[in-house]
Amino acid sequence: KIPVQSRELWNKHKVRKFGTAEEFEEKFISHVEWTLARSLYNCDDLAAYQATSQSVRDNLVIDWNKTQQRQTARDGKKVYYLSLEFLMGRALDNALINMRTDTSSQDVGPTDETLTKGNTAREMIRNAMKDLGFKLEDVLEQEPDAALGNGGLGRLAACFVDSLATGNYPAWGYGLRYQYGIFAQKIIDGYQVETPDYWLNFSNPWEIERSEIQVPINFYGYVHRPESEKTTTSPSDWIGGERVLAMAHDMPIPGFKTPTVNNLRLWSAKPTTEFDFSKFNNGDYKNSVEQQQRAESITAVLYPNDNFDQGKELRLKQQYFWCAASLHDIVRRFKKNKRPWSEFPDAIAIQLNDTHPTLAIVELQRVLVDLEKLDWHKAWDIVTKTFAYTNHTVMQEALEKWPVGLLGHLLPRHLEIIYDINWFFLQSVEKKFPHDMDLLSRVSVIEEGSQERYVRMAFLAIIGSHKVNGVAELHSDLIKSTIFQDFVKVYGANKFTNVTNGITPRRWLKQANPKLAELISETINDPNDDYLLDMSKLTELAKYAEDEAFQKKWNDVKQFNKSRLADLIKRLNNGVDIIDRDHIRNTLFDIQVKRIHEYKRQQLNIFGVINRYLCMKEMLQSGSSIDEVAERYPRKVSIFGGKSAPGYYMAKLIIKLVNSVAEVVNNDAEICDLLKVFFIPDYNVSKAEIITPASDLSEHISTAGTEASGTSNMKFVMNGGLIIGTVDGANVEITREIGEDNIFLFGNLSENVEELRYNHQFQNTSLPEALVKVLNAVESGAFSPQNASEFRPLIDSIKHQGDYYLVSDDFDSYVATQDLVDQVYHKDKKEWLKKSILSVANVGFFSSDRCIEEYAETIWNAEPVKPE
Ligand code: RUG
Repeated sequence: KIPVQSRELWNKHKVRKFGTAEEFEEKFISHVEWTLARSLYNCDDLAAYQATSQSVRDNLVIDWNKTQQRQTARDGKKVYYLSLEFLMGRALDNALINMRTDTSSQDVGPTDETLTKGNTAREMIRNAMKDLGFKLEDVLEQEPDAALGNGGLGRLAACFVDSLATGNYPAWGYGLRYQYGIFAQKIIDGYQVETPDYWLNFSNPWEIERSEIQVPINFYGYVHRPESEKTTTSPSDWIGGERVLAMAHDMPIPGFKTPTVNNLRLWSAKPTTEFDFSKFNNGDYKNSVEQQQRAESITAVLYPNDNFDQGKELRLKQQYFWCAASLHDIVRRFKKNKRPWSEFPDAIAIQLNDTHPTLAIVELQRVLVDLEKLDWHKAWDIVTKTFAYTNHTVMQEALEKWPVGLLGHLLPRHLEIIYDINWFFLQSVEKKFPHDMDLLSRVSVIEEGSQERYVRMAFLAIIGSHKVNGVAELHSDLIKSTIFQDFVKVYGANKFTNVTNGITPRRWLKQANPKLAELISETINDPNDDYLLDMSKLTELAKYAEDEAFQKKWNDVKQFNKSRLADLIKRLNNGVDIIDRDHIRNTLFDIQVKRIHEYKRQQLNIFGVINRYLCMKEMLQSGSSIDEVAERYPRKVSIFGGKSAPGYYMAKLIIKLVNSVAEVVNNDAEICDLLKVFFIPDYNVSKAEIITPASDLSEHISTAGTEASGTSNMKFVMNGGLIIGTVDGANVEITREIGEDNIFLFGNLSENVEELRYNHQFQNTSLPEALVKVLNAVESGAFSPQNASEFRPLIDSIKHQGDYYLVSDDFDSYVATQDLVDQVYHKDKKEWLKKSILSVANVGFFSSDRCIEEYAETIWNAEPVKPE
């Protein structure tokens, strides 16, 4: 109970948001002077970024506090999204866009009343900053990306927290606060070189350190069980051997046009103080420091693998550290309400983003059985009703498994619990399918190998969850017919479902492509950008698909965005402009940006580029004029970007090949700038915001059945780019939504992959003629004169090692489809623009708001908590 007098005082001095430009300016200056201890005379762009962020954050914190109070008071079901990766990118511009402008009630920040008509909060701040002597764009550039993820999986989590807040769901994200995010990529002599990404170099205005929230986390040690207790399913004491502290850092996550501000809680590891003291008192100063570093190493660095399980002990430590800290936090909050344990699943839904947080299942069972003394089966019922698991891959090398010895050493009690979970599960299988020993060994959580035994994390996640979902229809069907086939038999098909991925249109349309957003809102007569919340409004655009005046405006926006990208490329190319600006309107920008991976087949793309180059040269050699060549192979820039895992030899070789081809092609005067190739170094979220709006064509060309969904395909379509793609992942549903006339599909289907692979292994398959020429050119050293055999492994994988990714099977179809692309782009611009407009008109399905609604309805059973 708070005394009336205190309450009155609190009210009298209530903190207030800035709502006008003037109030913002006052805040800004006070942050420069007080928070940063600087002045007008030494306030540079970085300080201006810090002060602007602090000022905007002040507004968010007020809403953040109210949101937490409102959500606690309404006591609805809370959703926790556990993800080891959150690839957030920059926060300031996003916060400015999301800042609400739709209400005139008191203390809401900038409102329609305080803004001039048609102006947004962002515009208000841009003008205020100009008055203060700064340019908003330059200030925004100061912010380092929060790059706490590898690729699609981490960016999906970032889009989801945006949509959760926008949809007013009481939802928190839980992750790790890595000191080093994904490495920065440098390209030196054509090779990828990794350098550390110390993103916390300057203090991070977007995090609120909660030094009062510290959770002790144990590792190693042994299990103590009272003599009288015979079975492992009875409560046990785990005596940990090493203890570290998990400290919370909160990032406010603002929703769009709503006062809901949710929380992303990231944990960092700290040594315990008892630890230091005991060592210190024994005079072992050096060791006490080592112990400190050992603790801090847990959250020092993000593992830089995408779709690959490396199986390192420190990674398992990260996983348990994060799961245990998050669960402790969730349970602590639940216990405040003094509700019975049986109501835990009514109060809480926990979504596991991939198998990385699977230990949370085991940890909750441990908390309930060992600490809260619940009966094993009652506890297990609570656990399975609480968790749901999202699978993101069918590829074997990406499915996590941990050696039993390693897991048992680090987490002895958890291994016992895993054994017991498995024991009860196998008993239930045996009951349903008596004497089927093969089935039992196939579904067992423990994989019995000749040497090592492993814990299969995906199986544990399935057994411990009430729902399992894939991330696109094709992928969700595939998991049921391949890797989880036996579990469909055991549980029935209803446990498995699909939620097709999505992306947030706030960042990927409004923020990344302001010109297109403006054209859209003007055309569909939606000055308040409500379409960003209801993307079905975009279908209005279809009316104008063939309207010439509109097509011109649409094309002008694209050309503007292409120039913006050309500027970036020039800057990254040490000031050398490889793109002929006079012809930019009829230069096709063909882009493939994503992690470099053999299954994503950047090698198919670059072989296609080489083929084009060789054909151009052949025409010239056989006497064609350059105009004739241009007629057949019109202007094109092939743009690549993406990181390879540091230890992934083949992916690194693909990067080198792209750069080597660029070197030759870009310097060949004979082809007169008709073809250019560029590899954008250090592809990240903020670069994607420049690259995505500039594509005419983007490539999503994975071997059928390997890309679970892909999300950059959605981003490109949302920005009016067309797609060349295989029948894989979400490409299938993109085709369904935008129409098959508006996408360039090619290649073999997933149902044929197995047979094609078999043929490569056991039959004599011949390679397509055009591909043979390409491989011969590479082999002859045409792109590596100093070392002709440099790219031999890439060639061997196709010629002599079974062509696992089926490059040769799809090559001709790829080249023919690229020809079709050229024809439409260069010979029928109107048709091209019509396709582009119709694609955007029908892209609404891929908003992450739709995904979140599907998760809430079909998996979490959670409702929004709407502000009054
Ligand atoms: O490779 C998948 C993408 O296809 C998908 O779009 C994304 C989000 O669902 O997740 C990616 N992914 C899968 N990242 N890691 C994995 C396996 O751990």
